[in-house]
Amino acid sequence: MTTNTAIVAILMGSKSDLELMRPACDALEEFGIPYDLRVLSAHRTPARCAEFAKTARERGVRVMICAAGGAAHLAGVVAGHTTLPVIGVPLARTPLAGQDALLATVQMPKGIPVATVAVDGSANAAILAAQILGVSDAAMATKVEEARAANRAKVIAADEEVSAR
Ligand code: RP5
Repeated sequence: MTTNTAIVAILMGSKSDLELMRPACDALEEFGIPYDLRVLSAHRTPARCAEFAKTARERGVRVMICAAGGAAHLAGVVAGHTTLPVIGVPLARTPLAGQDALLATVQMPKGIPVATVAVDGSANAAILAAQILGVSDAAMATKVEEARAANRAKVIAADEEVSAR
């Protein structure tokens, strides 16, 4: 998906990552956040990936979410090409169960940060993007607070159900 109004961009290293990124898409849609969804590889399409990252801000993108599972350099490479906030999603796609992707994504050198979420934690990447947007968008901050309240209510209901046994 590509929209003219996207304020969040989701980048994946491969189409094979798509299922693991669906929770991020679902969460952005729940928040009503328009987003781009792209397959851009740091290794296989490096020039295209760099061009997307370099021009994202002028196209109106405010937060980038980058997911990769094997030799997971995508978030770091994108972060090197933009000063927009970059959220990295390490994916469990190799026999190392995501540990390699986690380290490759999180261990960035000083000066080029990537905010890394849990392995396969794409929903949290979208929620964090909403929180970042909420810094300057009061309506978005309210939506995030409402989502938190709904989450809280579910846990309280679970507690009441379990403790009543
Ligand atoms: C990474 O390698 C991709 O992001 C994906 O997680 C993994 C495997 O990609 P494919 O070989 O399935 O295209 O770069």
